Amino acid sequence: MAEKTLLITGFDPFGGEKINPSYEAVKGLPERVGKYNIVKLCVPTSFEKASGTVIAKAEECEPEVIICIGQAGGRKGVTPEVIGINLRDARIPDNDGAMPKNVPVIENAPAAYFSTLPVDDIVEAINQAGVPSFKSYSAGAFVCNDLLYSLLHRFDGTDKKIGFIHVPYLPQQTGDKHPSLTLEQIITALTAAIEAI
Ligand code: PCA
Repeated sequence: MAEKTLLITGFDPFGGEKINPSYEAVKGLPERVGKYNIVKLCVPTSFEKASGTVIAKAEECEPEVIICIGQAGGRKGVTPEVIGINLRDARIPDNDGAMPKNVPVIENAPAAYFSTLPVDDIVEAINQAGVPSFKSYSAGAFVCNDLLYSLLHRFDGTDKKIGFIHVPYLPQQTGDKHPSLTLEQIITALTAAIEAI
C-alpha cells in the first residue's frame, strides 16, 4: 500500500509569549503515526505569511491530510475546530505588527468552510486517550482562523482532509492563572487525533 502523508503544522510564539505549545507538541510527535508519515512545519504567526507557507509545503509534499495546530490560551481542553470564517479581526498585532480589523481573508470568497476532518471522531478519540477534548465552533478571527479558512478555500473540491486543532497553554506559560495541559498530554491528544483519521 502506498505511503500516506500527513502534514502537521504549529505556530511560532506570539503575543509576547516565549513558547507556543502548538509547535512544541508537533516537534514531539514521532515520524510515523498510524498509517501516516508525518511531515512537520513551523508557521509564522503572520497574516501575510502563514497560509502561503503551508500551501507551498502542501504543494511540495502532497499530503492526504493537513492538520494545523495553534495555541488558544484559556481553553480547558484540546479543541478541533468545526469551521473557518472569511474574516480578519485581530485584537492584538501579529508577529509582523499587522492588526487587520473587520476585513475578509479573501475578497469575494464564501463566508465560511467546514473542516473536512472527522471532528466528532477526533474528539472521541482524544477523550478516550484520557485528555479533555471538545468541539469548537469558532477558531476566532486571528491568524489561526485565517490559515484554516485559506487552506479550506485553496483545496475546496479536492479529497484532502483539512482541519485545525487549538490547544491550551502549557503550565509554564500560565501557572494557576488559566487552565493548561502538559506537553505530554497535548502530544498524546494529537497522536490520538491522527489515529482517528
Ligand atoms: N494561535 C493564534 C495564532 C497563532 C497561535 O498559535 C490564533 O489562535 O489565532
